[in-house]
Amino acid sequence: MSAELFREMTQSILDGDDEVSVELAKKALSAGIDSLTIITDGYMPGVKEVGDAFACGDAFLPELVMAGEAMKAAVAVLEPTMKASGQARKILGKVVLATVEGDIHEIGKSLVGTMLTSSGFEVYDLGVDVPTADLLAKVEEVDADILGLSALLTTTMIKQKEVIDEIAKRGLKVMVMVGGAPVTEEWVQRIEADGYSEDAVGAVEIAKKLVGAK
Ligand code: B12
Repeated sequence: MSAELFREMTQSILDGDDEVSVELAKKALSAGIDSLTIITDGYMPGVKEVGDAFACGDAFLPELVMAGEAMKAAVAVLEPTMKASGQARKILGKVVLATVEGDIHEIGKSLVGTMLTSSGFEVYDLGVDVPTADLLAKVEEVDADILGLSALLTTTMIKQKEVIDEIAKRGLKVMVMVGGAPVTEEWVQRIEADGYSEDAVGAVEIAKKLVGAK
């Protein structure tokens, strides 16, 4: 039953149909399927397919926008249950999170924020297209343990390096973890980030390791 539901979810992203994606998210929740599984097995294949089609010229910006909206709407239905499943406990650490300047991709970054919050971190999500100066001001203001930087474009990944360089210059004691579709292990080593994960579940593991290491 879930395989069929997941296929319909993938299709709703390909169709850019937010009404259908939302209905399916509600249906899956009432069938007792876990939110993260719904996102990973239901919607992500659709987002990947639209992204790949866009990359080779088989889809255009309106399709990308509509797929993004359908994904965002479905995640909005699923997020409250993800947050609710996190139990009240000692704060594991403070995380300032944002998508770097010049980049407006927010879905993955927000998912990482939700997972961190539900795992016991105090998250300050500054949103998208955030200038380096604003990021570092927040880090200092809240005395953050970790700064999470999302970048979805090869042209904006360089901002992750800019932020890390600026942290070193100012001598700030904050760990930096990076992510986003184009980010690779090689890039992470090159910019000397403290941690990286390719998904939101891994982001929580890395964050836990980093606060342990601090
Ligand atoms: C939806 C989408 C959009 C939407 C975004 C809507 C929104 N509100 O966020 C819109 C339409 C606005 C958009 C715009 C553009 N996009 Co776009 N977009 C996508 C798409 C299809 C999906 C992204 C997404 O939401 N994925 C779902 C989430 C859940 O996954 P995720 O973001 O990867 O996040 C996960 C991990 O990466 C990781 N993660 C993410 N952040 C972080 C942070 C940390 C700290 C950690 C540890 C982990 C982590 O965990 C997340 C959860 O598992 C991708 C294709 C793709 N395959 O990624 C293209 C894609 C990213 N876009 C692309 C492009 C080119 C653009 C535009 C330049 C198009 C244009 N010509 O205008 C603009 C750029 C606008 C800008 N300045 O930012 C290219 C980038 C190519 C490149 N290599 O640079 C892609 C790859 C499509 C492609 N194959 O060509 N886009």
